Amino acid sequence: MTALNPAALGTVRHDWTLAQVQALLELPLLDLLLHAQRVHREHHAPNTVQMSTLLSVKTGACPEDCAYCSQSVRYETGLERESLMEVAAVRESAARAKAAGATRFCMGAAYRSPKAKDLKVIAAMIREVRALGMETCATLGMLTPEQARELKDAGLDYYNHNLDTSPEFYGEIITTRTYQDRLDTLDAVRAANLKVCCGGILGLGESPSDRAGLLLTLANLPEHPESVPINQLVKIEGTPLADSAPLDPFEFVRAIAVARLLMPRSYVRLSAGRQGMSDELQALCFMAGANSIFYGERLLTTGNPDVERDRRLFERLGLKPEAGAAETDGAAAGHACAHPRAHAETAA
Ligand code: SAM
Ligand code: DTB
Ligand code: SF4
Repeated sequence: MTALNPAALGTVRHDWTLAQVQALLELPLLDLLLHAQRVHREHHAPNTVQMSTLLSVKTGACPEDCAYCSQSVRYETGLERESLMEVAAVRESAARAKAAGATRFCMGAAYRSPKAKDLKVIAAMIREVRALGMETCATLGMLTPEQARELKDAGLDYYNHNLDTSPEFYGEIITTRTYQDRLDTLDAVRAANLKVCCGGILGLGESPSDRAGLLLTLANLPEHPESVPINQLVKIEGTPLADSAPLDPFEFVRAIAVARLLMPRSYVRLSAGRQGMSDELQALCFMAGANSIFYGERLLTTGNPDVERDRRLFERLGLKPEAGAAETDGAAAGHACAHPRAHAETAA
Protein backbone atom coordinates (compact mmCIF):
# COMPACT_ATOMS: atom_id res chain seq x y z
CA MET A 1 0.00 0.00 0.00
CA THR A 2 1.05 3.59 -0.21
CA ALA A 3 0.97 5.41 3.12
CA LEU A 4 -1.61 7.77 1.69
CA ASN A 5 -4.34 5.21 1.11
CA PRO A 6 -6.53 6.25 4.07
CA ALA A 7 -8.49 2.99 4.06
CA ALA A 8 -5.31 1.02 4.74
CA LEU A 9 -4.32 3.10 7.75
CA GLY A 10 -4.93 1.53 11.13
CA THR A 11 -3.35 -1.87 10.58
CA VAL A 12 -0.37 -2.90 12.69
CA ARG A 13 2.70 -3.01 10.42
CA HIS A 14 6.44 -3.02 10.88
CA ASP A 15 7.53 -2.32 7.32
CA TRP A 16 7.05 1.41 6.98
CA THR A 17 9.35 3.39 4.71
CA LEU A 18 10.77 6.82 5.41
CA ALA A 19 8.94 8.21 2.37
CA GLN A 20 5.61 6.93 3.74
CA VAL A 21 6.19 8.45 7.17
CA GLN A 22 7.24 11.74 5.61
CA ALA A 23 4.14 11.74 3.40
CA LEU A 24 1.93 11.27 6.47
CA LEU A 25 3.71 14.09 8.32
CA GLU A 26 3.11 16.38 5.34
CA LEU A 27 -0.62 15.72 4.90
CA PRO A 28 -2.91 18.73 5.22
CA LEU A 29 -3.29 19.04 9.00
CA LEU A 30 -7.04 18.53 9.03
CA ASP A 31 -6.81 15.38 6.89
CA LEU A 32 -4.10 14.05 9.18
CA LEU A 33 -6.20 14.74 12.27
CA LEU A 34 -9.23 13.07 10.72
CA HIS A 35 -7.30 9.87 9.88
CA ALA A 36 -5.64 9.83 13.30
CA GLN A 37 -8.93 10.26 15.16
CA ARG A 38 -10.60 7.53 13.09
CA VAL A 39 -7.75 5.08 13.75
CA HIS A 40 -7.69 6.12 17.40
CA ARG A 41 -11.36 5.19 17.84
CA GLU A 42 -10.89 1.83 16.09
CA HIS A 43 -8.41 0.79 18.76
CA HIS A 44 -9.06 2.82 21.91
CA ALA A 45 -11.87 4.08 24.08
CA PRO A 46 -12.62 7.66 23.00
CA ASN A 47 -12.29 10.55 25.46
CA THR A 48 -10.22 8.45 27.84
CA VAL A 49 -6.71 9.32 29.00
CA GLN A 50 -4.31 7.14 30.97
CA MET A 51 -2.43 8.99 33.73
CA SER A 52 1.08 8.21 34.98
CA THR A 53 2.92 10.04 37.73
CA LEU A 54 6.70 10.41 37.70
CA LEU A 55 9.13 10.48 40.60
CA SER A 56 12.87 11.02 40.39
CA VAL A 57 14.18 8.45 42.88
CA LYS A 58 17.85 9.37 42.24
CA THR A 59 18.61 12.81 40.92
CA GLY A 60 21.56 14.38 39.09
CA ALA A 61 25.26 13.54 38.80
CA CYS A 62 24.65 11.40 35.72
CA PRO A 63 27.81 10.56 33.75
CA GLU A 64 26.03 10.70 30.37
CA ASP A 65 26.12 13.80 28.17
CA CYS A 66 22.53 14.00 26.83
CA ALA A 67 22.46 17.58 25.56
CA TYR A 68 18.92 18.25 26.80
CA CYS A 69 19.25 16.98 30.34
CA SER A 70 19.34 18.84 33.65
CA GLN A 71 20.90 15.81 35.33
CA SER A 72 24.13 15.36 33.36
CA VAL A 73 27.22 15.98 35.47
CA ARG A 74 28.75 17.78 32.48
CA TYR A 75 26.50 20.84 32.56
CA GLU A 76 26.08 23.53 35.23
CA THR A 77 22.31 23.47 35.60
CA GLY A 78 22.08 24.35 39.28
CA LEU A 79 20.26 21.09 40.00
CA GLU A 80 20.56 19.72 43.51
CA ARG A 81 21.78 16.12 43.52
CA GLU A 82 19.93 13.53 45.56
CA SER A 83 21.06 10.00 46.28
CA LEU A 84 18.72 7.01 45.97
CA MET A 85 15.54 7.64 47.98
CA GLU A 86 14.31 5.52 50.87
CA VAL A 87 11.73 2.91 49.91
CA ALA A 88 9.17 4.24 52.44
CA ALA A 89 9.33 7.76 50.96
CA VAL A 90 8.73 6.38 47.47
CA ARG A 91 5.76 4.39 48.75
CA GLU A 92 4.24 7.54 50.29
CA SER A 93 4.71 9.48 47.08
CA ALA A 94 3.05 6.69 45.07
CA ALA A 95 0.13 6.56 47.50
CA ARG A 96 -0.38 10.33 47.03
CA ALA A 97 -0.27 9.91 43.24
CA LYS A 98 -2.84 7.13 43.44
CA ALA A 99 -5.13 9.23 45.63
CA ALA A 100 -4.89 12.05 43.06
CA GLY A 101 -6.00 9.65 40.30
CA ALA A 102 -2.82 8.27 38.69
CA THR A 103 -2.89 4.58 37.74
CA ARG A 104 0.80 4.13 36.96
CA PHE A 105 3.83 5.24 38.94
CA CYS A 106 7.09 5.74 37.05
CA MET A 107 10.36 5.83 38.95
CA GLY A 108 13.26 7.56 37.19
CA ALA A 109 16.93 7.45 38.13
CA ALA A 110 19.80 9.42 36.63
CA TYR A 111 21.98 6.41 35.86
CA ARG A 112 23.94 5.36 32.80
CA SER A 113 23.01 1.88 34.05
CA PRO A 114 22.02 0.75 37.54
CA LYS A 115 24.46 -0.91 39.96
CA ALA A 116 23.51 -4.28 41.45
CA LYS A 117 23.01 -2.91 44.99
CA ASP A 118 20.83 -0.03 43.76
CA LEU A 119 18.74 -2.39 41.68
CA LYS A 120 17.86 -4.33 44.85
CA VAL A 121 16.54 -1.17 46.49
CA ILE A 122 14.60 -0.27 43.35
CA ALA A 123 13.14 -3.79 43.28
CA ALA A 124 11.85 -3.15 46.81
CA MET A 125 10.30 0.15 45.64
CA ILE A 126 8.56 -1.68 42.79
CA ARG A 127 7.10 -4.27 45.20
CA GLU A 128 5.74 -1.53 47.47
CA VAL A 129 4.17 0.46 44.65
CA ARG A 130 2.60 -2.62 43.16
CA ALA A 131 1.17 -3.58 46.54
CA LEU A 132 -0.75 -0.28 46.38
CA GLY A 133 -2.51 -1.60 43.28
CA MET A 134 -0.71 0.68 40.84
CA GLU A 135 1.05 -0.23 37.64
CA THR A 136 4.79 0.23 37.88
CA CYS A 137 7.27 1.73 35.45
CA ALA A 138 10.98 2.43 35.82
CA THR A 139 13.57 4.29 33.77
CA LEU A 140 17.10 3.61 34.96
CA GLY A 141 19.28 3.77 31.83
CA MET A 142 20.82 0.76 30.11
CA LEU A 143 19.93 -2.73 31.37
CA THR A 144 21.46 -6.16 30.85
CA PRO A 145 19.05 -9.03 30.18
CA GLU A 146 19.64 -10.26 33.77
CA GLN A 147 18.80 -6.87 35.26
CA ALA A 148 15.63 -6.70 33.17
CA ARG A 149 14.62 -10.12 34.53
CA GLU A 150 15.33 -8.99 38.09
CA LEU A 151 12.99 -6.04 37.62
CA LYS A 152 10.33 -8.26 36.07
CA ASP A 153 10.58 -10.63 39.04
CA ALA A 154 10.03 -7.68 41.40
CA GLY A 155 6.72 -7.01 39.62
CA LEU A 156 7.71 -4.26 37.20
CA ASP A 157 5.13 -3.73 34.45
CA TYR A 158 6.82 -1.23 32.11
CA TYR A 159 10.36 -0.10 31.38
CA ASN A 160 10.88 3.34 29.84
CA HIS A 161 13.86 3.73 27.56
CA ASN A 162 13.63 6.32 24.80
CA LEU A 163 15.31 6.43 21.40
CA ASP A 164 15.08 10.22 21.72
CA THR A 165 15.59 11.06 18.01
CA SER A 166 16.50 9.61 14.62
CA PRO A 167 19.59 7.39 14.26
CA GLU A 168 21.12 10.07 11.98
CA PHE A 169 20.70 13.00 14.42
CA TYR A 170 21.39 11.03 17.59
CA GLY A 171 25.16 11.71 17.60
CA GLU A 172 24.48 15.46 17.83
CA ILE A 173 22.65 14.93 21.12
CA ILE A 174 24.41 12.09 22.96
CA THR A 175 27.96 10.83 22.51
CA THR A 176 28.38 8.63 25.59
CA ARG A 177 26.22 5.73 24.39
CA THR A 178 25.10 4.64 20.97
CA TYR A 179 21.75 4.17 19.32
CA GLN A 180 22.54 0.47 19.20
CA ASP A 181 23.06 0.48 23.01
CA ARG A 182 19.49 1.75 23.32
CA LEU A 183 18.14 -0.86 20.93
CA ASP A 184 20.00 -3.54 22.91
CA THR A 185 18.36 -2.39 26.15
CA LEU A 186 14.96 -2.47 24.46
CA ASP A 187 15.69 -6.05 23.36
CA ALA A 188 16.65 -7.02 26.92
CA VAL A 189 13.43 -5.46 28.24
CA ARG A 190 11.30 -7.35 25.71
CA ALA A 191 13.14 -10.61 26.38
CA ALA A 192 12.22 -10.26 30.07
CA ASN A 193 8.56 -9.92 29.09
CA LEU A 194 8.31 -6.38 30.35
CA LYS A 195 6.11 -3.88 28.55
CA VAL A 196 8.02 -1.24 26.64
CA CYS A 197 7.59 2.51 27.00
CA CYS A 198 9.71 4.11 24.29
CA GLY A 199 9.52 7.41 22.46
CA GLY A 200 11.52 10.56 21.92
CA ILE A 201 11.92 14.30 22.20
CA LEU A 202 10.97 16.95 19.65
CA GLY A 203 12.48 20.42 19.48
CA LEU A 204 16.12 19.36 19.81
CA GLY A 205 16.98 21.19 16.57
CA GLU A 206 16.22 18.10 14.49
CA SER A 207 14.95 18.35 10.91
CA PRO A 208 11.49 17.17 9.79
CA SER A 209 13.22 14.16 8.29
CA ASP A 210 14.71 13.33 11.72
CA ARG A 211 11.23 13.43 13.23
CA ALA A 212 10.14 11.01 10.51
CA GLY A 213 13.24 8.88 11.24
CA LEU A 214 12.39 8.64 14.96
CA LEU A 215 8.78 7.66 14.25
CA LEU A 216 9.89 5.18 11.58
CA THR A 217 12.37 3.50 13.93
CA LEU A 218 9.73 3.18 16.65
CA ALA A 219 7.12 1.80 14.24
CA ASN A 220 9.50 -0.72 12.69
CA LEU A 221 10.67 -2.21 16.01
CA PRO A 222 9.87 -5.94 16.12
CA GLU A 223 6.92 -5.09 18.41
CA HIS A 224 5.40 -1.67 18.89
CA PRO A 225 6.08 -0.18 22.33
CA GLU A 226 2.91 -0.40 24.41
CA SER A 227 3.50 3.20 25.39
CA VAL A 228 5.06 5.91 23.20
CA PRO A 229 5.99 9.10 25.06
CA ILE A 230 6.36 12.13 22.78
CA ASN A 231 8.24 14.78 24.73
CA GLN A 232 8.69 18.40 23.78
CA LEU A 233 12.10 19.65 24.84
CA VAL A 234 11.99 21.38 28.22
CA LYS A 235 14.79 23.90 27.82
CA ILE A 236 17.20 23.75 30.74
CA GLU A 237 19.59 26.58 31.41
CA GLY A 238 23.20 25.43 31.36
CA THR A 239 22.62 22.62 28.84
CA PRO A 240 23.80 22.86 25.21
CA LEU A 241 20.15 23.01 24.10
CA ALA A 242 19.11 25.85 26.41
CA ASP A 243 18.61 28.23 23.48
CA SER A 244 17.13 25.85 20.92
CA ALA A 245 14.71 27.39 18.45
CA PRO A 246 11.10 26.74 19.42
CA LEU A 247 9.31 24.01 17.50
CA ASP A 248 6.20 24.96 15.50
CA PRO A 249 3.42 23.57 17.73
CA PHE A 250 1.66 22.14 14.67
CA GLU A 251 4.77 20.05 13.95
CA PHE A 252 4.37 18.57 17.42
CA VAL A 253 0.70 17.80 16.79
CA ARG A 254 1.61 16.20 13.45
CA ALA A 255 4.15 13.93 15.14
CA ILE A 256 1.53 12.78 17.67
CA ALA A 257 -0.96 12.05 14.87
CA VAL A 258 1.62 10.09 12.87
CA ALA A 259 2.64 8.11 15.96
CA ARG A 260 -1.06 7.22 16.35
CA LEU A 261 -1.30 6.10 12.71
CA LEU A 262 1.93 4.10 12.72
CA MET A 263 1.32 2.39 16.09
CA PRO A 264 -2.48 2.11 16.26
CA ARG A 265 -2.69 -0.01 19.40
CA SER A 266 -0.08 1.83 21.46
CA TYR A 267 -0.80 4.46 24.05
CA VAL A 268 0.68 7.72 22.77
CA ARG A 269 1.72 9.92 25.67
CA LEU A 270 1.67 13.70 25.49
CA SER A 271 4.72 13.89 27.75
CA ALA A 272 7.20 16.60 28.78
CA GLY A 273 6.45 20.16 27.69
CA ARG A 274 2.75 20.38 28.66
CA GLN A 275 3.41 23.15 31.15
CA GLY A 276 4.34 25.49 28.33
CA MET A 277 1.40 24.45 26.13
CA SER A 278 -1.97 26.15 25.91
CA ASP A 279 -5.09 24.17 26.70
CA GLU A 280 -6.02 24.49 23.02
CA LEU A 281 -2.75 22.93 21.88
CA GLN A 282 -3.19 20.06 24.32
CA ALA A 283 -6.73 19.55 23.01
CA LEU A 284 -5.32 19.26 19.48
CA CYS A 285 -2.84 16.65 20.73
CA PHE A 286 -5.72 14.59 22.19
CA MET A 287 -7.59 15.04 18.90
CA ALA A 288 -4.47 13.73 17.14
CA GLY A 289 -4.59 10.53 19.18
CA ALA A 290 -2.66 11.19 22.38
CA ASN A 291 -4.32 9.14 25.13
CA SER A 292 -1.90 9.31 28.01
CA ILE A 293 -0.21 12.06 30.05
CA PHE A 294 2.20 12.59 32.91
CA TYR A 295 0.04 13.80 35.76
CA GLY A 296 1.16 15.68 38.87
CA GLU A 297 3.08 18.89 39.52
CA ARG A 298 6.51 17.49 38.67
CA LEU A 299 8.08 15.50 35.88
CA LEU A 300 11.55 14.41 37.04
CA THR A 301 13.32 17.70 37.74
CA THR A 302 11.01 20.19 36.03
CA GLY A 303 7.42 21.31 36.40
CA ASN A 304 4.21 19.94 34.93
CA PRO A 305 0.69 21.42 34.98
CA ASP A 306 -0.80 21.22 38.47
CA VAL A 307 -3.54 18.72 39.20
CA GLU A 308 -6.19 21.44 39.37
CA ARG A 309 -5.36 22.74 35.88
CA ASP A 310 -5.53 19.20 34.48
CA ARG A 311 -8.83 18.52 36.23
CA ARG A 312 -10.30 21.69 34.72
CA LEU A 313 -8.93 20.81 31.30
CA PHE A 314 -10.43 17.31 31.43
CA GLU A 315 -13.76 18.76 32.51
CA ARG A 316 -13.80 21.34 29.73
CA LEU A 317 -12.90 18.73 27.10
CA GLY A 318 -15.15 15.98 28.47
CA LEU A 319 -12.15 13.70 28.98
CA LYS A 320 -12.03 11.06 31.68
CA PRO A 321 -9.07 9.39 33.32
CA GLU A 322 -8.62 5.72 32.47
CA ALA A 323 -9.59 3.55 35.41
CA GLY A 324 -6.78 1.75 37.16
CA ALA A 325 -6.38 -2.00 37.32
CA ALA A 326 -7.57 -1.99 40.93
CA GLU A 327 -10.77 -0.10 40.13
CA THR A 328 -12.04 -2.25 37.29
CA ASP A 329 -13.31 -5.74 37.01
CA GLY A 330 -10.71 -7.00 34.57
CA ALA A 331 -11.29 -4.33 31.97
CA ALA A 332 -9.89 -0.83 31.66
CA ALA A 333 -12.04 1.51 29.59
CA GLY A 334 -13.48 -1.34 27.59
CA HIS A 335 -10.14 -3.08 27.03
CA ALA A 336 -8.85 -6.27 28.51
CA CYS A 337 -6.86 -5.53 31.62
CA ALA A 338 -3.27 -6.55 31.17
CA HIS A 339 -2.59 -6.91 34.85
CA PRO A 340 -4.53 -9.79 36.33
CA ARG A 341 -2.07 -10.12 39.19
CA ALA A 342 -2.86 -6.58 40.29
CA HIS A 343 -6.46 -7.67 40.78
CA ALA A 344 -5.47 -10.73 42.69
CA GLU A 345 -3.32 -8.64 44.99
CA THR A 346 -5.78 -5.84 45.58
CA ALA A 347 -9.10 -7.68 45.60
CA ALA A 348 -10.96 -8.01 48.91
N1 SAM B 1 18.79 8.13 32.84
C1 SAM B 1 17.83 7.32 32.21
C2 SAM B 1 17.89 7.36 30.71
O1 SAM B 1 18.28 8.39 30.13
O2 SAM B 1 17.56 6.36 30.09
C3 SAM B 1 16.41 7.58 32.66
C4 SAM B 1 15.92 8.99 32.90
S1 SAM B 1 15.91 10.08 31.50
C5 SAM B 1 15.69 11.62 32.30
C6 SAM B 1 14.41 9.68 30.67
C7 SAM B 1 14.04 10.45 29.41
O3 SAM B 1 13.53 11.73 29.75
C8 SAM B 1 15.11 10.76 28.38
O4 SAM B 1 15.40 9.67 27.56
C9 SAM B 1 14.48 11.88 27.60
O5 SAM B 1 13.76 11.37 26.50
C10 SAM B 1 13.54 12.54 28.61
N2 SAM B 1 14.02 13.88 28.97
C11 SAM B 1 15.05 14.16 29.79
N3 SAM B 1 15.25 15.50 29.89
C12 SAM B 1 14.32 16.09 29.09
C13 SAM B 1 14.03 17.45 28.77
N4 SAM B 1 14.75 18.45 29.24
N5 SAM B 1 13.00 17.68 27.93
C14 SAM B 1 12.27 16.65 27.43
N6 SAM B 1 12.51 15.36 27.70
C15 SAM B 1 13.53 15.07 28.51
C1 DTB C 1 9.72 10.32 29.18
O1 DTB C 1 9.66 10.03 27.97
N1 DTB C 1 9.59 11.55 29.66
C2 DTB C 1 9.75 11.54 31.10
C3 DTB C 1 9.87 10.04 31.41
N2 DTB C 1 9.92 9.44 30.13
C4 DTB C 1 10.92 9.55 32.30
C5 DTB C 1 10.83 12.42 31.58
C6 DTB C 1 10.67 13.86 31.17
C7 DTB C 1 11.74 14.66 31.81
C8 DTB C 1 11.57 16.12 31.58
C9 DTB C 1 12.65 16.92 32.19
C10 DTB C 1 12.78 16.77 33.69
O2 DTB C 1 11.79 16.91 34.43
O3 DTB C 1 13.92 16.59 34.13
FE1 SF4 D 1 21.58 10.81 32.39
FE2 SF4 D 1 19.19 10.00 31.51
FE3 SF4 D 1 19.78 12.62 31.75
FE4 SF4 D 1 20.95 11.23 29.83
S1 SF4 D 1 18.75 11.62 30.05
S2 SF4 D 1 21.97 12.67 31.23
S3 SF4 D 1 21.21 9.25 30.84
S4 SF4 D 1 19.61 11.16 33.40
